[in-house]
Amino acid sequence: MHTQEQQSASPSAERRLSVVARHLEPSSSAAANHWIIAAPTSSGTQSVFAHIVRAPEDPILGVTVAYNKDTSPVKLNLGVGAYRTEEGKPLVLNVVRKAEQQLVNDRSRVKEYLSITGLADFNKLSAKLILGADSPAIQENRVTTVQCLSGTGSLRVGAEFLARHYHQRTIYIPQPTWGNHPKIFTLAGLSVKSYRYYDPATRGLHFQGLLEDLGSAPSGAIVLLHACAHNPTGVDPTLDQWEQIRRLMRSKGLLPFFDSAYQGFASGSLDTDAQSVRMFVADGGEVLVAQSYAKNMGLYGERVGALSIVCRNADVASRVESQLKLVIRPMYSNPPIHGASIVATILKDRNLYHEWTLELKAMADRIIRMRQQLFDALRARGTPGDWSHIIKQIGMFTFTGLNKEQVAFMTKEYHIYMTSDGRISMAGLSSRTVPHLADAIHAAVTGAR
Ligand code: PLA
Repeated sequence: MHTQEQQSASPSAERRLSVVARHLEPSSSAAANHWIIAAPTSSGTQSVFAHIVRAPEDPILGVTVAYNKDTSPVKLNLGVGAYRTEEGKPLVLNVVRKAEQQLVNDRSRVKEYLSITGLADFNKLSAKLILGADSPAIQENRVTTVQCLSGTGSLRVGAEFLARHYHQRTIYIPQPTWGNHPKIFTLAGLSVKSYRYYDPATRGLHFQGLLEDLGSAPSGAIVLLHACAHNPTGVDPTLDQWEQIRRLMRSKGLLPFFDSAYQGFASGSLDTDAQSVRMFVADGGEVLVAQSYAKNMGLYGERVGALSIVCRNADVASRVESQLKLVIRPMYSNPPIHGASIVATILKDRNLYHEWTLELKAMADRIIRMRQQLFDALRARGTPGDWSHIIKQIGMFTFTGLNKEQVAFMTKEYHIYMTSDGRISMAGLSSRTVPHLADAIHAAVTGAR
């Protein structure tokens, strides 16, 4: 492909040059005029895009689009997983404000391009955050970390790297999973299969199904694992179950690709929420992990994340990194500087780091309180059904078990917006809005109109 490009580059460049030269000529020859008029983009009434069909809205972000159009004063957006305060407002962490102030005050900071792999400090600190400060893999220099565009970008870069360089192109994703996973992996060139994860009957983990499906996956296949706070189900394996998954995967040579979008959000502790990943790294085997700072630092729109690939040894890691650069450079050249600088400022300062852990814990605790309040409110209304999964599930979401029709009813009659699979973002709830949601669920379940 390379040679082809090189061969065709020069004649086509010459063609472009000669066209430009014709336009610069003072004489307006008939031939040149004719060429301009006949250009398909500048003549005729029909758009060259006339055949384009309207695409559907995104199943998650489209919920916000619909919510924004609703003029009701009681409307409530529980679609996208974005943290809100008790007052229903987006939250910028205090520690983020402080870090930004430091950055602004530092006149020596410039806006030069970062390297292709991003901010070096940020990468080192991100690896430490997910793998643990005393991780032998880091000390042995066998981890390569590249700054990417939040969790999504990290998954995409990791997937494209695997599609180019890994011998197995099949990735197994949990059923169900975050709706963007299959799209990211397919577009990156991987072939997507699923493994059983959630059992609607028990509203818990389908552990047997998971072991069977991974057990019959072809050797070497890639397996996408949610590090914690599984989206959308809120159901995580226990540590003992993780250990069994690890053993099975290692015995079959399955390659773990962790998606860590909620570190600290599930339990309130950064270390507890990283245990699954650390377990797989501790056995010396290879691991990929995509990290996002969208939720745990509230940096959603800054698009800050990292991809780490833990390799067998330092030599492999450095060659892997050289290839990651070839994935990134033609995709977006290099990542943005601001968000990563905020994260690095917080992670490297003892006081700021400590303050962050407190703010993070406060967010996680508020979500847990919302679970209890919603559960209590449904009990108080005598809503039919067992709603204990609301308090058992973990992380940002409750997978309510409400069906598509019930969700549509709640949106139409109560102006409550959520994804059609019945997932609600607990982080979007507050003590003030819990009664409204409980009324809506009660009406949807009892068929009251
Ligand atoms: N992985 C998982 C499991 C996620 O839930 C999300 C975000 C991401 C990765 C990507 O996040 P990032 O690129 O912003 O870092 N899921 C959200 C938002 C919160 C979304 O759909 O984009 C959700 O509502 O499911």
